[in-house]
Amino acid sequence: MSMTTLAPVQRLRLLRELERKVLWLSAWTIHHANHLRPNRDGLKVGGHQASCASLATVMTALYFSVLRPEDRVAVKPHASPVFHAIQYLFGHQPQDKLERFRGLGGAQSYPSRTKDTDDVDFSTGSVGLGVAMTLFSSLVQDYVRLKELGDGKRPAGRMVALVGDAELDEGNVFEALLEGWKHDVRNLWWVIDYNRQSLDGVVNDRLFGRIGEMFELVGWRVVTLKYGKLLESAFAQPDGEQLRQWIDDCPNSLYSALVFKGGAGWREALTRDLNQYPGIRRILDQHDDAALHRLMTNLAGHDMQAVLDAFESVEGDQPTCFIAYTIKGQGLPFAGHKDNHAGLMTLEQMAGFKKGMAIADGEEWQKFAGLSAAPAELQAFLDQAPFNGEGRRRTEAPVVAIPAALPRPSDRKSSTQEGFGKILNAIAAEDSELSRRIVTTSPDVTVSTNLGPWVNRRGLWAHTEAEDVFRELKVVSAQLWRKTPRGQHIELGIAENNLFIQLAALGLSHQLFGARLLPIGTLYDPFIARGLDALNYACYQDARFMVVATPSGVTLAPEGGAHQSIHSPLIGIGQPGLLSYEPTYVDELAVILRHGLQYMQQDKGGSIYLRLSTRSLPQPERALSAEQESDIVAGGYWYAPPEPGSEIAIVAMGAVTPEAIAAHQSVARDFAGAGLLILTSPDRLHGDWLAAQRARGRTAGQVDRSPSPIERLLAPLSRDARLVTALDGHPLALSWLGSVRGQRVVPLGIEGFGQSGDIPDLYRAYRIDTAAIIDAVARAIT
Ligand SMILES: Cc1ncc(C[n+]2csc(CCOP(=O)(O)OP(=O)(O)O)c2C)c(N)n1
Ligand SMILES: [Mg+2]
Repeated sequence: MSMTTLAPVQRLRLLRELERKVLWLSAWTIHHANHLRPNRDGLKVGGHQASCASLATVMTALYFSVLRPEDRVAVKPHASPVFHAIQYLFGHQPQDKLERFRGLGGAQSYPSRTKDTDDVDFSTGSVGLGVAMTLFSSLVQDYVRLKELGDGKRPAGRMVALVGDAELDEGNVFEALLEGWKHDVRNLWWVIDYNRQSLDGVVNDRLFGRIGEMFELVGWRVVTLKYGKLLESAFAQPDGEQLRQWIDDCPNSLYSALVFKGGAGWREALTRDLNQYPGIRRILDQHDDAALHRLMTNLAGHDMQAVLDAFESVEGDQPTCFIAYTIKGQGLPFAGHKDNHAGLMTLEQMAGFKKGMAIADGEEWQKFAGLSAAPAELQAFLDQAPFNGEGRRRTEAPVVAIPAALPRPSDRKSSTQEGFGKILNAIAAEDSELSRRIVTTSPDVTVSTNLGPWVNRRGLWAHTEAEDVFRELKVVSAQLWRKTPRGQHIELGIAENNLFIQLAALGLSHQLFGARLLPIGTLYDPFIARGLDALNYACYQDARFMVVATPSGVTLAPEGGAHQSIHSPLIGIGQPGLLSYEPTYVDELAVILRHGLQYMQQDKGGSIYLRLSTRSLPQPERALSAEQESDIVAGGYWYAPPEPGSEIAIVAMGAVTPEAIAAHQSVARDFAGAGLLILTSPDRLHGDWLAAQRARGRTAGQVDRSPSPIERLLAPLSRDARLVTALDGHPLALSWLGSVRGQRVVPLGIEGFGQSGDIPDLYRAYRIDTAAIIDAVARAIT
């Protein structure tokens, strides 16, 4: 048997069989986890049988027939068991993992690229983000294709999102939609599981009246899958149009309630409203309750032929939104009930469902039990699914070599933000693999984060060429905004969520499209908070990128409180998958940038967050030794080393370092051996410190006592030395240093909102000026 010779009726028959199996396996996987595994903590295991049921038809059609190897899919989070069931049928997911669904090491509650082993393209979980991820991935696919950065073999795939209808309440979906329109996004399919239910209840009727129009407004094709073949043929009968009108007018909540009530409920309602039509009476007479229920719930999203027709009717690369009418819990006892979101079938309900599926005891996990087609025929069909036609779908791409040193601007006075702009500008001038693989992006703060010179040299990315009108009209401007398919900067509108999802997509390009990119995104540090969930989402998927956040802290002074970031150093420490640095000097920045570009590409690496500043500081005249460079990467170095046994050290990071230097000079008059430690990454130091302690615990007996970098740095100090720490950010970021050797800390930093002012005033008001540091030393020793 081969796909090309399989007659459509035969394919339909097999898909319908598999649809039953997918529904069964998803429900059974959840049931097993909740009822048949020992429960040690009394917590409900959960899972969403109703949410799964509403996508069973659509996902069966897609994975077993419609999708191609180059397509990439974001599955609605709560349909995770459907996805795992499909992969189980494909042979990509062992039974054991389904048995441990939502248990340690088992199939994940929500599809996970990093934790699941069965070919997840995009992680999902926080609703709305997976949807946007497909859009930005499509832009990345085009970016890579237009520049021929990939392995060149792959045709353009469709980026597919299976979208819960309530996900369209998330603003980030619409932010993405607009950005996609601006960038002429293509090859995008969003399949909306329009079950008209969310978590708490029934979705607002008026919403979807507008949804289709919104998509059309931004250039999408909208394909509505409303009625299945049974209903369509009923509508074609005498008075059938009355029935169509009745369903069209039926409020979401009434329709859902009748779905739950079943045949008798439908009969009562239709008799009440349409009894005057002889054609309707005939339809009612011809259908017993079960058949009437089947007819009235024959929505296109559950009609395999209608689903296939819809998917196969679209051609070309215009983004397409399929609105698939479905029923939450279709085929399950609580279908349509507004409270079914987290509902689980009872033991009795499951027994009945199992019987209906013709599955005998002990056959629950068997791939083809209860199906009428021959196992060999089903297996052959699965084996030939086009989706798996090329084997492993996750791609690989070679690492881009990073030169031993990046260009180092030699200004005597500079800010880290300025230094960043200059380093990138110098890289832009090179013709190198590094300069070709960097792609930058920013939400309308490209120029104000000093990316302008890079963009002038490398151009804005767009599908088609467009000259800079200002330049053409000879209007003088420092910025040259020429758009070309060769451009290397993706300019976004102001939406930090979009920035992070764009970075997530760029940062997975090596695994999604076989092309290694080195994505760098810039934004203002305070507005990380604006896109924090998307940043977390990007890191959760192990996307690899660099975030350059600048300016930061109260140091941006006149800009005022609304723009001043306070707790972002704690985000840097607390966010898994993101290694954060806050350099003080430009030479440190150059070392860190180089390290970051390597770290982004390492198997056990991650993403990078640089917190920079606009404060111009006198730069030290020094040539960093290899040891100093490795200290900078490890998280800190002694700017003024302490004398052995010293009782006092000042620890500073970033923009406040000049104040710390001045305080240190003053303190050193009384405490000759006092040291000044400059940190570049409390995140890295803290992580390595914890790891070293864990390693010691593990190797008891032959104890590994090699100190972590912070232990080594603090070792020269007296055991009961005092540390005064200072940064332009929350003091908690450094106050943990006291735990390393049990030394007392007086932490300085920002705890409240900022306000407008100049640096001297603000540093004084927030007690991070020289006097405050000296005062803290005095307090520390008393
Ligand atoms: C950002 C976010 N907020 C809240 C939730 C909790 N939540 C999970 S599912 C859901 C409703 C989903 O409804 P819909 O998308 O229509 O999916 P359905 O289950 O109806 O298929 C909510 C609010 C979440 N997962 N993510
Ligand atoms: Mg829903």
